[in-house]
Amino acid sequence: MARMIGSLLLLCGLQLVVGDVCPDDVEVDLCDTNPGEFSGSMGMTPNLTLLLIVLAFALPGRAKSWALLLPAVVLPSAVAGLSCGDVKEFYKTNQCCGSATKELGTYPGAPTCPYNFQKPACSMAGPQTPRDLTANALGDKVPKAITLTDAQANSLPLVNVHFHLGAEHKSEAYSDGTDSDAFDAGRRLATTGTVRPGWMCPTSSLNSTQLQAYTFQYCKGQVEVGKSYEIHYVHSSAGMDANDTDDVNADSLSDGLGGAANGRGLLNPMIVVQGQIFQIVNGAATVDDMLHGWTVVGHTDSVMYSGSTTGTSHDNSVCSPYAITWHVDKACHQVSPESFDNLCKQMNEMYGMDSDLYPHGSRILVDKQYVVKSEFVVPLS
Ligand SMILES: *[C@@H]1O[C@H](CO)[C@@H](O)[C@H](O)[C@H]1NC(C)=O
Ligand SMILES: *[C@@H]1O[C@H](CO)[C@@H](O)[C@H](O)[C@H]1NC(C)=O
Ligand SMILES: CC(=O)N[C@H]1CO[C@H](CO)[C@@H](O)[C@@H]1O
Repeated sequence: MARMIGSLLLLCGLQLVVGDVCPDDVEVDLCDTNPGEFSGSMGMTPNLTLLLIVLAFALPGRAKSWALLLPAVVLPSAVAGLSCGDVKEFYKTNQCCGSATKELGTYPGAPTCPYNFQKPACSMAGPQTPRDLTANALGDKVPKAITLTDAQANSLPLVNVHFHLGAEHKSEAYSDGTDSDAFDAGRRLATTGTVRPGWMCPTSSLNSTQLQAYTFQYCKGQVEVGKSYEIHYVHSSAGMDANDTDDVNADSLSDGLGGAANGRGLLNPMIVVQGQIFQIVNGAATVDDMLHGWTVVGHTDSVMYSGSTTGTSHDNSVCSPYAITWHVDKACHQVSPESFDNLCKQMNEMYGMDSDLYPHGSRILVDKQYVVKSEFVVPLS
């Protein structure tokens, strides 16, 4: 608090200093009401430094870091090409004259960005994921993006592997919605935690030995015996490659989807995600390498279709802006807890991954009007 008051005093002091050089009315010099009266503003630039330093200490948390970044943006060396005249022109063309408090949508000198990074409304977005993959599930959309094949997917480097609590997709094999219903109804059962669970493989045939709890050493958060997880193997043409002139993919995995969406500076990469569903069961099969693709346990009952990215930041009103090819295995695969923990161990020790050692929440199954028609969900080839 003391620092805040000190900062305010400094700001007031600054006002006086600036007042000596510039008119008190911000509009006078920008709007030609009195041309020639104030010819210079030599004092402005150095004291912008002072203002920014003061702001940096007066602002809370996140805003503070922005204020500290500002000098790089505002100081002369970083605004090469932007003159005072440009600022004046900007002020006038944005119809600021007479409306000094008007909020602006852009900064002076900022180039117009051709990309709109706002997530689209589902009513205008491309076909979405997860689609219901059970036998008679319907969809309304005809995809515009081409669905890549298995061979094409394998030519794209693996850039990320992560897993969701429960399956985001739904098939006959994984269709138990007990946990997701409870979560959506706001009833946090002992077994439902902070991330939204998806569809589960059945547990009715499992005995108490098979369901006994296991202490995971590497996987974090809600990774539990008896639960199912949809692992996503993300392949992208934006993936880094040790040697672009040979046909060996480097598979340099990292947390998150940044490498898939914008690796190597690409803005329109081709992305394929392979989804495979594992239920963690004591005494089930040992799978030595679950990390480097879905080839280990086989995926003979798989389909492919055109969709989007998933996750709980999208639903049936806010949709994903990415077009993604999906290859999804419709079977439930049982795997030992040791093998699943080894997946996390490999992610962490081989690639330094951390945030993806936690399960992600599952997006609510997308409404039929935002997914592809059933004739566009075809056997993987
Ligand atoms: C549970 O099922 C497993 C696999 O079928 C079996 O090996 C084990 O003996 C069973 N345990 C009990 C307590 O029934
Ligand atoms: C990259 O791959 C090409 C083709 O296999 C090979 O001739 C070249 O030596 C490799 N370069 C490096 C730096 O490994
Ligand atoms: C003209 C003027 O008073 N400039 C001052 C603005 O603030 C900086 C940082 O404290 C000073 O170094 C300048 O002398």
